[in-house]
This record gives sequence, structure tokens and C-alpha cells, in this order.
Amino acid sequence: SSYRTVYAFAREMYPKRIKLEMQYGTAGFRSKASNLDHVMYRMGLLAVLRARYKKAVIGVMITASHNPEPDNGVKVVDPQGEMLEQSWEAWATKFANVVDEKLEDTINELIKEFDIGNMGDRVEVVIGRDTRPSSPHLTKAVMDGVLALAGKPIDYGIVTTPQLHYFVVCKNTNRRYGQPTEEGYYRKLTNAFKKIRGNNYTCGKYTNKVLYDGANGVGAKKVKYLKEALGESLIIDMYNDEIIGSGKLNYLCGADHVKTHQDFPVGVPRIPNARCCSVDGDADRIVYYYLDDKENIHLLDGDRIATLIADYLREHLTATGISELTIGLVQTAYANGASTEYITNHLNIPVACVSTGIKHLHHQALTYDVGVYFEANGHGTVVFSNYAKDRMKDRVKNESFPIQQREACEKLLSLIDLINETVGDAISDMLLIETILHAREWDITDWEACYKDLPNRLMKVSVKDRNVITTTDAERICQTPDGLQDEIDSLVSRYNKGRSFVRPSGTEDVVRVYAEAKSQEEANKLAAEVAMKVY
Ligand code: NG1
Ligand code: ZN
Repeated sequence: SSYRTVYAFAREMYPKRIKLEMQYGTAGFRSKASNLDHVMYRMGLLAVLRARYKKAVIGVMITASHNPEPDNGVKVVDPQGEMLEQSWEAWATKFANVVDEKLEDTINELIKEFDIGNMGDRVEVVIGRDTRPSSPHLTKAVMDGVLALAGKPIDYGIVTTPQLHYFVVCKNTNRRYGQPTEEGYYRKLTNAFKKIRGNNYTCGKYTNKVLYDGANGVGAKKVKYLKEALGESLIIDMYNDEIIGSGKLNYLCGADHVKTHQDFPVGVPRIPNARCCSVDGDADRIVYYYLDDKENIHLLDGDRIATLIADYLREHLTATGISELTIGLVQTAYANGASTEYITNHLNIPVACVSTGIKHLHHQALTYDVGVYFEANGHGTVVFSNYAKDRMKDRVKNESFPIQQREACEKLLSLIDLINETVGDAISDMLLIETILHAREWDITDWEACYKDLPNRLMKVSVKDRNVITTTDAERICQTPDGLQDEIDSLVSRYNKGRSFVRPSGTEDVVRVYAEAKSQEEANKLAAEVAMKVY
């Protein structure tokens, strides 16, 4: 039977050699690549079962995003491009951790729990990988897992995480979302971009050139195709495109480095006031920044990107005249307090705060007709309801409405084509940001002038068991250990514009401490004081 194959494969090719317990977290599994053979094989198995259960195509992405090059990881992508459903995360964890001898039993348990009857269906699992040297080997392990349960693996090779999400959605929507190929992806984005931009490449203070840091990863490889398709409409000066295996992936460059260390990346020329952006190792995040005349870096992070986008979309949404359409912006507790204040009081757009992890943001964003969501680290996108899309399509066609309203609808529909609604996408986000800056005729300092960030500090604290800390209210309040929240409150109350919270990381074995206050010294001090309470 096929089960004998599953077990034989597991024992002979991908035996579980390590004791290390792994947990499927907000970013799937992450570890040293050498620990992951059996995990990949088992995620291949799980993906087939998930595909049979959902009667749809499932995705598997092999990447450790912004982590160092020797790491790797895996995430399962659900049919509509979302992250794997929460109830199956526990199954993924179980699959990864059972001993080889129990693997078949676990498969049978899952089949029984979800009553998966169609075990003969030759379901498709689409697989993508980043540029890590370990990724080809780990891809083979996933494919063998898929084959062991008689699924059909489709290997897309090296692609960005958002490209893989896009392929899954294209396949599951009968190509209504686009063609499930790389060419289809570039065509969709660049056609929309060029259509909106027209022939006016520069406008006011906006210049059509951006310095792009590819983090020596897939984001560099892929932008080459984009550059060609965009031509003169946007000149992307690409830096940090080392060959695979150079060891330089994310090293002193990339979105995570720039955001975490507020440090200008190596490999990008230090030109004062030039608009720069960095993506991360799987190109699902982006941040912008520039150096001023004194060589100080100014960071424009996910919060800034979100406000830029939300303000612009709101303006167009109002112009459509379809008054019942709602817009909302979703943040996490890591969003800078000044951004929340600006959105709420100046833009008058409702803001929701949810727990860390893109699935929570995405989920909340779906409750609006236009839902903008970004994590401060630059991961985010916009989602539109089908209702909004249909209403706008109707209005474009209906000549009884004023021309301005119909044009606003048309513009928004083009913007939707420019946006990867499935997940945060550095390349699509960049094109959207460039489109808005162009429309506003802004240089990067105009964008920055919208509001002033509160000084803040993010720290990591290593503790014996990070899970003794539990939180509520979108992670802003500690429930346990007893008394910790009171201590934080009392520290915070001594600071001007003070705010602080702690939570266990979902991706690292640490507790994160965040603090903001009126001055950098105060933010640092508050973070250090709160960290002391966590030890
Ligand atoms: P954790 O490790 O749970 O804080 C980090 C990021 C998230 C998100 C995930 C990856 C911070 C503070 N946290 O989560 O925003 O990007 O990694 O999915 O940046
Ligand atoms: Zn990433």
C-alpha cells in the first residue's frame, strides 16, 4: 500500500534523527537547515492531505526569510493564499515531531478526524524555494513527501514567497486572478503600473529612480525581469545581488537589518536624499529610507507605508461616490504610536490593532471593503472585498454616473491589479508606493513629513521559558505571570508619552520588549526597566 511507501521513505530517506521539538509558528517552521530533512518530507505529506481535504491546490514555500543563510524553514499556503489555518498548525507540529514509527498512525488520525475520503485524488501541491544553498535538497524532500501519498508536486523553483501565494490563488480561481506563471505575475503588475503612470515618468518633486537593496536573495534575482518590463517608467538601480551560496544573504543588508538596526545597508551607494528601499530574503517585506546631508538614516517603515497607501486609497474611494464602502487600517502593537495617532486623528480612518502574525492582520483586513494592513517591519498589503470590486466595475460601465466617479472606479480597479492581495509582497508594494509618490509629486522627505515617529526601542530578553508570559488585548496586556502588568503600568506612568509591552516571540526563543517615549533616552530607559522585570 502507499502507506508502506510512506514509512519506508521516512525511515530510509528522511529519518527523524534529532530530538529537538519543533513548533509551527507564525512563520511555519524555522531552524538550522540541517535539522529540517524529515520536517520537509512530512510537510509534503501534510500538504497532500490538506489538498485532499480542501479539494484545492495547496502551496509549500521553503524559506527562512530574513534569517541567516544556513537557516531554512517551511510554510504551508492555503487555497486562497492565506497562511495555513490555525487548527492545522497543531497537526503540522504533530507531523514534524512524531517518531518515524508513529508517522503512519498520525496520518491515519488526521484522515479520520477530517474524514478525508478521497485518498486516490491526484491533488496538486505547488512548491517554491528561496536562494539558500540548502533549498534544492529540501525541495526534494517535500516532493518525495507529496509523491509518497500519491499527490502531484509542481516545482516552481526559485520564487519569492508572494509569487508562490499568487500561483496558488491563480490555480484555485481558475486563473481569474491571473496566469499561474512567473511571466503572468510580472505582466499583471507591470501592465497595471504602466497604465496608471502614463507617459509622465517624473512629476513635481518625484523622480523615477529608486535604489534597491535585494538582500543578496531572491528579491534581487526577480527584480531583473521587472526592470526590463518597466523600462524607463521606473528605473530600479539594483544592489546586493551576490551569487547563490556567497553567504551574504541578508548579511548587513535587507529589510530586517535596516529596520532592526536602523542602519544603512552595505553595498548600496551612500547618496544623500536618494530614495532607497530594501527587501528581505524571500521578498515579502519592504522598507524605504534615505540618508540626509549629515549621513543620518531616515527610515520609512511599514507604518509609514500603511498611512501613505490608506490615505491615497481613501481619497479615491470617496471619489467613487459609492458611499457605503468601508476602509480600515490594521496594525499590531509594534506600530509607532505617532502613526496610530496620525491615522486616527488626521486621516480619520478607523484603526484596528491585532496580534503579531500576518494571518491575524489579513483576517481583520477582510472585514473592510478596503483593508490596508502592515506590520511595522514592512510586511503587508491591501485586500478588497468582492462587493467593492463588483460595485466599481458596475459604475465604470454605467454612463449615468458622473465621469469623475467612473474614473475613480477605473483608477482603483487598476490599483487592485497592481496589488498582490494574497500576502505582503515587496515588489508589488514597491510599485504601489512609487505610484502614490508619483501621483502626489512627492520626494521621500515630503512623505516623511506626514508625522514624526515617537522614539522607540525593541529588545530581546532570553528567559528559561518564554511561554510563562501570556497576553491579551492584541498582546498589549500581560495576563501572566501575576503582577507583571502592574509593574509595567507603574513604570510606564513615569514617562512622557510612554508605552510598553512584552510578549513571547512566535519565531525565536526570546521575549520581546517594546517601549516608546518622548525621547530616545527615555525609550531606551523604559525598555531596559521593563526588561528587568521580565528576567
Ligand atoms: P515574533 O518573533 O513573533 O515577534 C516576528 C516579527 C513579526 C513577524 C514574524 C514573522 C517583530 C517584532 N516580530 O515575529 O512581525 O514578521 O516575525 O512572521 O518584528
Ligand atoms: Zn520574509
